[in-house]
Amino acid sequence: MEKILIIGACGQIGVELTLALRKEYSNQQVIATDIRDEHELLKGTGPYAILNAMDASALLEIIRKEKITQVYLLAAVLSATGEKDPKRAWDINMQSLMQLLDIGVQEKLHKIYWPSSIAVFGTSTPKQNTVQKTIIEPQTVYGISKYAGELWCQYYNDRWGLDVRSLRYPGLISWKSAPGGGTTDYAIEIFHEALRSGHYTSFLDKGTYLPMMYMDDAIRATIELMESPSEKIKSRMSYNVSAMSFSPEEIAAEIRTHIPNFTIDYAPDFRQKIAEGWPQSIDDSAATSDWGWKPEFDLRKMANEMLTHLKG
Ligand code: AKB
Repeated sequence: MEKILIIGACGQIGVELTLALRKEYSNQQVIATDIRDEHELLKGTGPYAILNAMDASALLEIIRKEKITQVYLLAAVLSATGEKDPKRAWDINMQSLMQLLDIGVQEKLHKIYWPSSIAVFGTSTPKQNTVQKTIIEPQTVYGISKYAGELWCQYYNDRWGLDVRSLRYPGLISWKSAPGGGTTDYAIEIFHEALRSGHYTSFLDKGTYLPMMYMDDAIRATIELMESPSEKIKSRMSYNVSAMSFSPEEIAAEIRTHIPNFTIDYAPDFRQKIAEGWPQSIDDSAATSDWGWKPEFDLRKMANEMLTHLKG
């Protein structure tokens, strides 16, 4: 019987992934952990423990005690927060991964999931329909840590046969749990502000296209990747996955079809430079051909879901 540990279960991906895995398996088979107090939406849905992703001995203890077979490591410092304290971002992102990879080999874990990001790409990468294997020279500490992590995942698979799987998420858009310090967070803030005040000042400029995905698609991609037979996982670096691509004025125009008086203006800050280093759209054909990935949400469908749920 599989027993799953989620590290970073109270974050933007963690909350929804924990709930989805508890549906797929059973509540007792999925142990949620985070350094924070339990998220409201997780309360009463299954086991919860406080765990610092940097604490290797606490991690080993819980893996042994709960007879864990799979770990999802979601704790990370994202792009915008990472630039404020690069050394701290590097330490957290790398140490949490490296100790898990070692424990994975030692404890013979069946599978590990570790998310990467479109942040691995930099200004030297072709911007349109960016393929999985291309020029990769990340410019943020977050991107550097994700690319180094991808290489380490591949190394542990190659050298010790550890079954580590990974996706390069685009910007993720969700209403259940808040995002934490990313450059793509504007695409969530805009919905909250549209409903609250009817106006949004975007920290990314007009014409800044970025690849994005609705959380339901991201959760399904993650679970489909993890449940695919091992022989279908041909990349042990990380898979590109994609769903939609838009600019601030395009998402604003979509919101205006629901809230006609909604207005937007632009005050780009340090995150503009980060966004300009990333691709505008992603080619995910490797994920499609290897394990059958197909997105379900485009801009229209996603905006409709966001506004319906946030209105309550
Ligand atoms: C960020 O903006 O840092 C993240 C990401 C694209 O990985 N949402």
